[in-house]
Amino acid sequence: MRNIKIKGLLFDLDGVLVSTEHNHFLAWKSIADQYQIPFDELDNERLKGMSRVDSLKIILQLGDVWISEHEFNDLLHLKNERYLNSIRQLSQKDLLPGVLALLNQARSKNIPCGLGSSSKNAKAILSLVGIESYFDVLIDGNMVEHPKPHPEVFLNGAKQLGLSPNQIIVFEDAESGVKAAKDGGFYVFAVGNLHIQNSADAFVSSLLEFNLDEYV
Ligand code: B16
Ligand code: MG
Repeated sequence: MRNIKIKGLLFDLDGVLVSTEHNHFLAWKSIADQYQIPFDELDNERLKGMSRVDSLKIILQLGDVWISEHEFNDLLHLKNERYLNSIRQLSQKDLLPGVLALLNQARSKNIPCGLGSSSKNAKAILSLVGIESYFDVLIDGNMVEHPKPHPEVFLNGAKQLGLSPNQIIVFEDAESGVKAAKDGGFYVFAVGNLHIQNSADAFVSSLLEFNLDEYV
């Protein structure tokens, strides 16, 4: 991506800032196993960036399993309990490579940063890893009506930053998130996930490879 100039950055959380995607996978895997639903890391690609509710729907469809609304809600709760239990020890060392450097670089250049995550645990996670103060704007799964792949989460972020989508780079690790950002009119960098490198405008294997100087 050449010759574009931007005024703000929007970050996905799980898989871009923090290495929590595997924890999500293991928690879902434990639910799938309970119902003898075959579920592996490739199946999990479809879940990345999707809301908790949509993720469970996909898993149940994979196994052709039908359950009551009550059981569905119990499973959502159980998955979240297992997930939260697995990230209790999360700390700054779980930030993905290049995150702190880029947030500091953005701060020093007065480029505002926002979070655009599907997770309802986003605030708690940012605080566990100690980077809350870097974000001017936080949009998470509690604040949107339409989750990714709908662009709402990023459009709300842009609105709150006071910028238009074509003034912002979004960093994403999931197909659903790249679609959300592209449909919203943002520039999108795919981070670390080779499965989505062709859907985005550009690919970096980690944020260490992204040089903000080229875009401001
Ligand atoms: P929660 P992101 C997404 O976060 C995750 O990629 C996805 O795996 C998860 O199901 C979703 O958040 C909901 O998370 O259960 O914590 O509300 O990648 O959009 O930051
Ligand atoms: Mg993600």
